[in-house]
Amino acid sequence: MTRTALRICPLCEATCGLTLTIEDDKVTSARGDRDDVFSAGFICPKGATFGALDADPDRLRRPLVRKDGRLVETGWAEAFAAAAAGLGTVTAAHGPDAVGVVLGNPNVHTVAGGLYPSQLIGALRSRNIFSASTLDQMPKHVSCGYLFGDPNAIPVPDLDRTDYLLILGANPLVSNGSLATAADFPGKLKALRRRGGRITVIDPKRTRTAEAADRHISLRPGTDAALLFALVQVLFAEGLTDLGTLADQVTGVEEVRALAAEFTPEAVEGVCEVPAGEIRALARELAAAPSAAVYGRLGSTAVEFGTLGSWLVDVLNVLTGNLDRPGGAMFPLAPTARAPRAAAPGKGFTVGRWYSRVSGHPEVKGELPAAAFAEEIDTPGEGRIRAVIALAANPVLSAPDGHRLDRALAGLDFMISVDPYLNETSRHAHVVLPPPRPAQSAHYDFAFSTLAVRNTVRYTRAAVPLEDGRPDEPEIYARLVHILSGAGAGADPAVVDEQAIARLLTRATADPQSPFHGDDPGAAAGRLSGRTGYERRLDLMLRMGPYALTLDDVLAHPHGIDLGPLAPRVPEILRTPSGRIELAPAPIAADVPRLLRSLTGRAAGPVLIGRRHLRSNNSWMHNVPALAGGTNLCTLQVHPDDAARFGLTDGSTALVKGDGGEIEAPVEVTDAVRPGVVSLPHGWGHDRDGTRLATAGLHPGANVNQLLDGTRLDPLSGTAVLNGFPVQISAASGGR
Ligand SMILES: Nc1nc2c(c(=O)[nH]1)N[C@H]1C(S)=C(S)[C@@H](COP(=O)(O)OP(=O)(O)OC[C@H]3O[C@@H](n4cnc5c(=O)[nH]c(N)nc54)[C@H](O)[C@@H]3O)O[C@H]1N2
Ligand SMILES: Nc1nc2c(c(=O)[nH]1)N[C@H]1C(S)=C(S)[C@@H](COP(=O)(O)OP(=O)(O)OC[C@H]3O[C@@H](n4cnc5c(=O)[nH]c(N)nc54)[C@H](O)[C@@H]3O)O[C@H]1N2
Ligand code: SF4
Ligand SMILES: [Mo]
Repeated sequence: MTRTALRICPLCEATCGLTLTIEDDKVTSARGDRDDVFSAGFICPKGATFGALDADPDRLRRPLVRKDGRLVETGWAEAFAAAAAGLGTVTAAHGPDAVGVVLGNPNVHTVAGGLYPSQLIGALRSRNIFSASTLDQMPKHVSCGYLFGDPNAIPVPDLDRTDYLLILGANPLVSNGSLATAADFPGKLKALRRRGGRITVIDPKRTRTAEAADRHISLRPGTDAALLFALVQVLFAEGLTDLGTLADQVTGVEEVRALAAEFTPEAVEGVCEVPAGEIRALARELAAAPSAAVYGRLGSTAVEFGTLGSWLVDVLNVLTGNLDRPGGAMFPLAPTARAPRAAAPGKGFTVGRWYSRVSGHPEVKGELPAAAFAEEIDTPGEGRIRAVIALAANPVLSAPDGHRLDRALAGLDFMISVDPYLNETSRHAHVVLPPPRPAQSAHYDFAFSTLAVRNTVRYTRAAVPLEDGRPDEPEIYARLVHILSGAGAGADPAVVDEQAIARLLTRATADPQSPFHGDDPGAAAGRLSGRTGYERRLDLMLRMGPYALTLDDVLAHPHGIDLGPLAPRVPEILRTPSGRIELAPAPIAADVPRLLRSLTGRAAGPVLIGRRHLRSNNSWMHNVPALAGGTNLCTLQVHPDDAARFGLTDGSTALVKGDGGEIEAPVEVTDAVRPGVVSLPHGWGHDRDGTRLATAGLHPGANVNQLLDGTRLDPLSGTAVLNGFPVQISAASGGR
């Protein structure tokens, strides 16, 4: 029987609504849902291959448990019992800090990842928590934490209304947008220019996004913070600052003026390799635009001065009066966010409640740097990590020094992976718990609703029912919560949801500003609807949220409900101790001298940057034949001048050396990268034994992160420097 079902795409941050065609239980096609209130029919090649990804024959269908050194398929009860026994042994002997948790990117794309990790970490009480955030956007959390008092208050460019978009280190025509959830980013950029707006892209590579812009400024990687500071300096020097309606809401403007004073365009042009005149012109253009948004992504965060750069992005938005106004950089209001209430001072943001054992890195948002994960496992001594719970994470490929991490994981006493694949990381697990395929999973965007360029609400139930006795991913996570809290593998997973509901309602019923004030928590819980625990939680969060929606409202609108364009939220959103935007936070000011020093002490030699491919996603989509091949290859892109200098030709093999090791990669000569810069994508290196990735193994590629040893970090956020690190390049001796 053929039928259709709606499913929000979980494969990138654009969150497109898909219409799946399903024959029996098989997804035979995926199209963009034209009626979707957010994506209006947009789809990309990854979404279009949803069916192939869903049906990947290498996807694990049953749990695996290690027996006599080998991973064998078992039943679910046995797998959970093995998980409980293994974790119990380690925590009984060494305490909770001996268990490390690593959370990967798909947690922001799943219901399970949206709801259970905080309960899981709360039950475990380990300080050794790691995630992909410190390979990605942590600098933005830190800068927003200091500026606005809430690390999750991240402004997004108001794409549909802005007159001027300044993009740094983002390639949304390929990534489809990040920290700015917008389905059909390419279409929105086209529309921007069609209505007379302008786009400037700052990127060391002439990317597809740069090609679609009015202006491309190619800079030396890692120097964005210096360039942005120069823009700030020009605004002050030329009297171009105008905070508009924010004027009374901001502290620290004069301190920022003083911090910027030395960063004149002339002072930074050498290190940025951008002429001073071009920097000055850009500052004037930004100030003159009727509305403008400055937007930075991975090329501005996973870099040496990631937090400074992320801060300066919003300093510019503030100084030009563009923060929190239509057409500028605005704060989304998610349907499950706390309903707005009267503005009041907050606790503010701090880091360093604890420090990592080996290198003494401060905790940031409850996490330690992913770059320090390996050393926390393999460095002997009290407090060493002896067991790991990997939730949707493949750090062997995504974090610095994969070989070291690979060896470290192999030496663990115990490891659990919740992962659909037996890959470079999960191959080390003693228990692998695979979530069901995406067609069998419900979808709600807890994370991306807080980053969307338009407020909407959408929820899709599983398109294909689960087999009897097969847990969904929320149940897998909930059972892990029970195991860690001591309730045991067999405890009713629904209790985990009811505990979360009770906790929320106890607080809400006592809160005079809550719609549940004065209610009885038990009675209120009894009124919630939903077929499952996570649906009941969603129902409660929607009811408590700013739009006072219910799950039933959302279910009645299968293509979603449009909640309108973004609206101003200052000062209500602020949680700083002053109750204002604190433009010159002391920890950030303290890092400025390091940036100043970088203007003079620059090392010569090539640096490496990353790149993404439209038909790929980090490390885990190379196993779908329809997405593999073509231009989706792990090549080292080299400028023709550099190729000549290093003795490389198109198709030859280069040897690349970095702090953490060396790799070989085929050369692609292209003038899209600037001289002195080479580009290699991440997520490759599928050549390790014991994985089950037949297609990916045919074109394994090289793991770029082998070039890193984990010591290059943005100090304020603990984020690894993945863009703009020094490498040595030569022709590989084999001369292939
Ligand atoms: N050099 C370099 N390194 C980088 C980057 C870079 O640009 N350059 N980018 C960094 C960034 S931005 C990120 S976010 C990280 C990503 O780092 P990771 O999150 O570690 O890497 P992913 O490849 O996204 O791996 C996700 C894992 O989740 C599994 N998975 C997929 N779907 C699901 C699901 O629904 N449930 C569960 N439980 N598991 C699932 C996959 O099989 C895979 O094992 O990589 C970082 N590493
Ligand atoms: N197709 C596809 N989509 C994806 C992903 C994927 O792997 N494939 N991954 C998803 C994830 S996890 C994330 S975090 C997002 C990332 O989303 P984006 O940040 O938009 O994606 P990237 O391609 O990493 O873009 C980073 C850009 O920064 C540039 N760059 C490098 N160094 C510097 C620098 O020092 N300064 C400046 N100004 N630019 C620099 C690079 O040339 C590149 O164009 O994409 C998401 N979407
Ligand atoms: S753009 Fe992202 S969300 Fe949309 S179909 Fe492609 S992968 Fe899925
Ligand atoms: Mo990411």
